[in-house]
Amino acid sequence: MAHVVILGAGTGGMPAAYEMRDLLGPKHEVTLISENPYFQFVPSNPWVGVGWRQREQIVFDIEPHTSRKRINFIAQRADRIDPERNSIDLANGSSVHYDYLIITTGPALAFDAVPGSGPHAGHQKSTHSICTVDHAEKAFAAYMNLLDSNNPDPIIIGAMPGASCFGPAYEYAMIVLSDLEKRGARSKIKEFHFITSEPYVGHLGLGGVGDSQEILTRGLGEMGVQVHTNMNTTKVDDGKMFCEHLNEKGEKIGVGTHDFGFSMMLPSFKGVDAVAKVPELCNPKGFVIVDEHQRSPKYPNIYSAGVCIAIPPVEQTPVPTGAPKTGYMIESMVTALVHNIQAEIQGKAPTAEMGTWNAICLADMGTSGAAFVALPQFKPRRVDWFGEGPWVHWSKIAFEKYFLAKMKAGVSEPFYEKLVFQMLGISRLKSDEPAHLRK
Ligand code: FAD
Ligand code: DCQ
Repeated sequence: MAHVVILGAGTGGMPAAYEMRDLLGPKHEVTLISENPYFQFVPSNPWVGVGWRQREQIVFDIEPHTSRKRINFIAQRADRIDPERNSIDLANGSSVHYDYLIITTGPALAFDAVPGSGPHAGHQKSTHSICTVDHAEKAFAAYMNLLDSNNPDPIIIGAMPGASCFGPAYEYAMIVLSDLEKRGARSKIKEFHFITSEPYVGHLGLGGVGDSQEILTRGLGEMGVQVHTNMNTTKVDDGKMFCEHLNEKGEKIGVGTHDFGFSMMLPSFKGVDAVAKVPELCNPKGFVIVDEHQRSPKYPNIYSAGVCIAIPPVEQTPVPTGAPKTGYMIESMVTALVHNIQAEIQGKAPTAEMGTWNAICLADMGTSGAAFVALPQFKPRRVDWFGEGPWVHWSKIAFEKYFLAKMKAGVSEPFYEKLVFQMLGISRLKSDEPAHLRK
């Protein structure tokens, strides 16, 4: 009997537990461990940050759903992984032994990289985050507080140096603008700034996708947003942001302070402590090093998927940026690794599958939205497309309901989903791609 433990029940970990359970016979055991007892649909957190969603609509308790699928669930934080003894120490003092470990712990938010930043920095006006549902609720309260004032200070939305997940920064800027218009409060906000570490608007950590630069520049411009690119934010104080402006060579060409009444800055990510501390498992930022089969070269019974893995940046930028890891890409990693673990348990080589890492994303912009498809993530791309329209807004709402329903039902990729994506020429596994596309 083999015991497969999945650490982290997020966008990657929940489907990983369900797929692993489906692939393994009843004599094997599957355990999911996560810090919180609930699942949150992370892509909806920007909506929580403007009050368009309540917590209960995007969060549910995990245990009833996993227990129906005969998956053990433990709601505890992991504090230490001992890869020599194959065990994990949990915050409540207990420990769990594994034969195979799947790490899907997502990001730790590196607020410490920019002193004074983040929702727990301690000053009255600090930069907020919409990365977790808790943070998004706090951001919403601060945003409401700003609107209560008669003469509100500027709004700043954007992304910190080293950030990789730029989509939600644009999404949040656009939905705040859309929310201000709905409330008849747009004219109250005299200054609205977008401050980003990207070298140009729409870079997205991907070197741009299709017409992303033109479309997003136009979108922000039409809404009266003042845009600042190549910005290296160095410090945040009470209602003040300190930034260095770099040129394309990475030389400092200006230093400035921006006042704000409300700010949301996407932080850079790093690996969570318990994972980052494991000797030789991770790169210096604490992201798990994996091979093309999602397996650790150092510890062959450890696999990993999602935001917590190490991937190189698509290109060097004057202010450092990273490459984003999006939902479909994460699920392609998960589907590949569960097949590899199944193969190994069956006594075969754990090199059965590779994920396609296709980057597909729906970003909401309030009433309209933007979608991109980058196949594959790294250039040169076979498909490099960025589009916009109200259909994206509605598709994202539909996708939210669909994904939450799948996670409650205990299914990762229903056959019709696979079919629809296949018709679009998109698949999770390399082995499902037409032969000429496989490397
Ligand atoms: P997560 O979903 O963050 O899951 C990690 C889990 O591990 C969490 O439950 C966490 O509590 C748990 N954990 C961490 N450390 C421990 C520990 N020590 N012990 C136990 N448990 C632990 N991608 C898209 O494709 N489309 C989008 O629209 C989109 N929107 C996004 C919006 C936001 C605000 C953000 C931040 C990201 C978005 N992404 C989007 C990117 C990506 O899809 C998400 O970040 C996704 O949730 C990442 O999945 P994950 O499984 O790697 O990590
Ligand atoms: O898992 C996903 C996810 O959540 C993390 C998203 O966030 C909302 C996504 O946008 C996935 C898989 C996606 C992508 C969903 C794309 C569905 C529509 C496909 C149409 C392709 C455009 C032509």
